[in-house]
Amino acid sequence: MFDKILIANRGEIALRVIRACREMGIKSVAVHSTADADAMHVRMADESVCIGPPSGTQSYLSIPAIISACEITGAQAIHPGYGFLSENANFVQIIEDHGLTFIGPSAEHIRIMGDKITAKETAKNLGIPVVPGSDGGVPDVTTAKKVAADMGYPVIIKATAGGGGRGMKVALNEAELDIAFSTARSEAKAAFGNDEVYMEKYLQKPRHIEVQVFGDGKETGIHLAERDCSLQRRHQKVFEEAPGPCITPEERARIGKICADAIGKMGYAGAGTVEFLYEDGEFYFIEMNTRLQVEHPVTEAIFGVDLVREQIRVAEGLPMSFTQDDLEINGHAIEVRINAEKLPNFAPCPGKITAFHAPGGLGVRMDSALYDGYSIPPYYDSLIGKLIVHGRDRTEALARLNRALGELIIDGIDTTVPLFHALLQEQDIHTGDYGIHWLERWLEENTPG
Ligand code: MV4
Repeated sequence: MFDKILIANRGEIALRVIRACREMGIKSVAVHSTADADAMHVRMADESVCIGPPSGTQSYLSIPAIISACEITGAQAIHPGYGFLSENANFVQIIEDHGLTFIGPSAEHIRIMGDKITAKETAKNLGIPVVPGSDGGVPDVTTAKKVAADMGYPVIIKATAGGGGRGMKVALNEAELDIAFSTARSEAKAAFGNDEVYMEKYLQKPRHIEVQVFGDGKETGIHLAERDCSLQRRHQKVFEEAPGPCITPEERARIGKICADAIGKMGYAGAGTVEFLYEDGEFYFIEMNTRLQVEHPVTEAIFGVDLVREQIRVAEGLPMSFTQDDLEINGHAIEVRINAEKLPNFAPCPGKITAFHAPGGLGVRMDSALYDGYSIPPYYDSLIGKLIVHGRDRTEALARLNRALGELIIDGIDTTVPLFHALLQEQDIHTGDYGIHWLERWLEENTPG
């Protein structure tokens, strides 16, 4: 059993991990930059170590500083949270070389899923339905034209090293392909230092459906249904829900079992998310994330499980505390992401919180590292809180979201809260009738000027 875990992260996710540790009787170590000396995760942890200056590259991304913090405090394991080093295979390798434990999957599984071509190939071999496309990388535009002619337009060109929407280009016809191909290539080179690209059939009006999976690192894989994360702006999710409002119990059982079996066959350890585009009743694998995700609380709400606790158990070599048959969906959950951003342009808006009140009551969870008088530093991601509501059904969850948003007070800075009040006025949000392009279009139509 671990007796001390270091959390290589900050903000609400660091608190999330500290809370799980405390419930399990495990001591927690926070690391922080000089800009975060007064941050909530430092206050809440049992111990803390300053690991560098404000810049993320020199602190939360500094592998030597984090390993040193483990050695100094005697922490035996590292939880990476999300972002930062959470999907860095090299980090996992170094942790293991120091006789420490990474709370997450193996370096090899992270590496496989980090390369989007290998990820797709692996998924396909494991029986997961994938988007039709090129077999592997597309070396030149002549090959690209052949591939496109075979599968038909429109097509999308993606960076092998990409993910999360960076370095993607759509071509609606052959005339657009030359420019799309060369732009995708040069953007991939600039963003990732790797200009390899691949091609897929472009799906025009899909939803983003992701399946939460969990493996014990041996042969057991389970699934915890799906989340619909279609409401995004510039590839940033803003509103997520579980279960997916358009997914039938039969579809859920089918895709869930496919993913769970794949995770078992891989011998995958810990939490993962299998991302799909969903259109006309079909699932198409696009990527797998090998970390705990921001939106994991909606899954926790409908299943009543603690995913961080399970991650820690599996990292200790223990089995998960539930089986597939133990898992049953209870009601509906919705999360909204509260960012320190000024509408309508979503400009980052760091600054001092002059008043803070978190909503409460039945079915309400607020995960945030804010406190009254806290100054949000300008160096990091603008996510400052997540409001998660749970109801017996989707209608109740939406009513509870409206009620909880009304109780929330964050004064002193601008946030994305007004966006959610406005979204709750929309019929499509109440019927669940939205896809991946819904929000961008709504913002265009509802932005003054
Ligand atoms: C696609 C697609 C349409 N067809 N792939 C964007 C992020 C990355 N994870 C995959 N993305 C997409 N891949 C095919 N073959 C459309 C998108 C996409 C998208 C996906 C999920 C959520 C929001 C999105 C917004 C724009 C484009």
